[in-house]
Amino acid sequence: MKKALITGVTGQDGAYLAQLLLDKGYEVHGLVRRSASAEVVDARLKWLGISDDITLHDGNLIDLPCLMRVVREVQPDEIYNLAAQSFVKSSWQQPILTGTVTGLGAANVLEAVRLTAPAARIYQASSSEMFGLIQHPIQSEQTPFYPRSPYGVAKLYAHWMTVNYRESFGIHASNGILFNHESPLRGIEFVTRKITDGVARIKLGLESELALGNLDAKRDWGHASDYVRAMWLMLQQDKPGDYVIATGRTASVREFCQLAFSYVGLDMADHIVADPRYMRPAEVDILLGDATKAHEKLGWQPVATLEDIVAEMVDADIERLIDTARPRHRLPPGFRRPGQRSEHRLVEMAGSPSLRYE
Ligand code: NDP
Ligand code: GDR
Repeated sequence: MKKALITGVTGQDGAYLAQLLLDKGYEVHGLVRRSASAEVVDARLKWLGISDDITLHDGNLIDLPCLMRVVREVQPDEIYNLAAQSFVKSSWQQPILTGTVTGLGAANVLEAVRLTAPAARIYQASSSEMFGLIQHPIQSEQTPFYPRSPYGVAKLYAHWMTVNYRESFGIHASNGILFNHESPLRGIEFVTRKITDGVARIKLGLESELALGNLDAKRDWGHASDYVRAMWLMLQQDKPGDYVIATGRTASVREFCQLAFSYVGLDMADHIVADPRYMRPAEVDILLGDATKAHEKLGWQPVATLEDIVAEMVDADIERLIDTARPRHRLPPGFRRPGQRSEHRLVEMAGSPSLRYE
């Protein structure tokens, strides 16, 4: 039985990847940082119903001896380094923390592997944010990087360290340059989930407005479950390499809003308000990826369309809110509950209305 170690297992991608690997018969281990709210830290894993199937190890990406201990104990065949301070906007407020975790943390993982399990294969979660101020209208593995945030700079360091460990020590280390990918498990601070949660609240009469920043920014949005499949495929190749993973379609935040509001029969113009707090010191205006290499070498193709993603996320947010609000709020007339998910999942993943990131 193959063994995998996932850092960032409690995040969006970590949860979907753990599910994929369990389905493939892997023994799955995850690194979890200590939290004062231990009862909710595995909420995404519980939502997928896999929390009890994963062995969790106490640890932190910035603690090299701890990483060495975990890697030595587990002796994984594959390591997926997904842990990061991943919220771009926060990276201006916490640039040193972001560099330490997102940048140096990846170097710690590479060192831990080199010193304790050099035959293990490593996946590094690189990002389209490294393209930043784009140097070519469609970004591929050949496009030069130009990061626009402390997060993008930190990811670039991690990316090149991964290439360097591959070339210096012969480690099977691959970078997945993933474009934005979303799902019902996306953190509430990211724009897609903020929109689908906002649409759900407005539809249910809990709120009337949704405050957003730059509606003109364009992203190449895919589904997390499609993208974790690409991660796994990279580590099944005889030779390590770097791959762009993207859908090849770009859409603006405004278009995402239009899709989400119209999905529940609302007009976004009646509800969106511009709020400068959500603007960024430097913006990535547009991203559009060319995943030809992944199509040809990995046989990877995305399945979900943007419309599928919007529908799934809005449905899931409405369902969560209905469940948590049931004792206090009546459903609007004629409203039909989407159904499908089990009761206990909903409460655990319901976002708190008071939790708002700028
Ligand atoms: P999330 O923000 O959902 O998850 C991040 C994970 O990292 C969480 O499990 C978090 O733990 C963990 N983490 C943060 N700091 C530390 C630390 N110091 N030590 C150990 N663990 C830590 O991110 P996603 O799942 O969306 O993304 C996964 C990876 O892919 C990230 O590296 C991200 O930067 C990258 N990426 C994401 C893209 C996307 O569109 N989603 C696109 C391209 C790259 P906790 O639960 O305790 O907070
Ligand atoms: P991004 O995702 O920065 O691309 O990074 P995010 O969803 O935060 O922003 C996307 C775009 O939407 C604009 N925007 C807003 N963003 C947020 N969060 N909140 C708002 O209110 C808002 N209004 C407009 C932003 O300005 C931006 O242009 C994500 C993360 O997952 C990274 O970890 C990952 O590496 C990249 O995707 C690829």
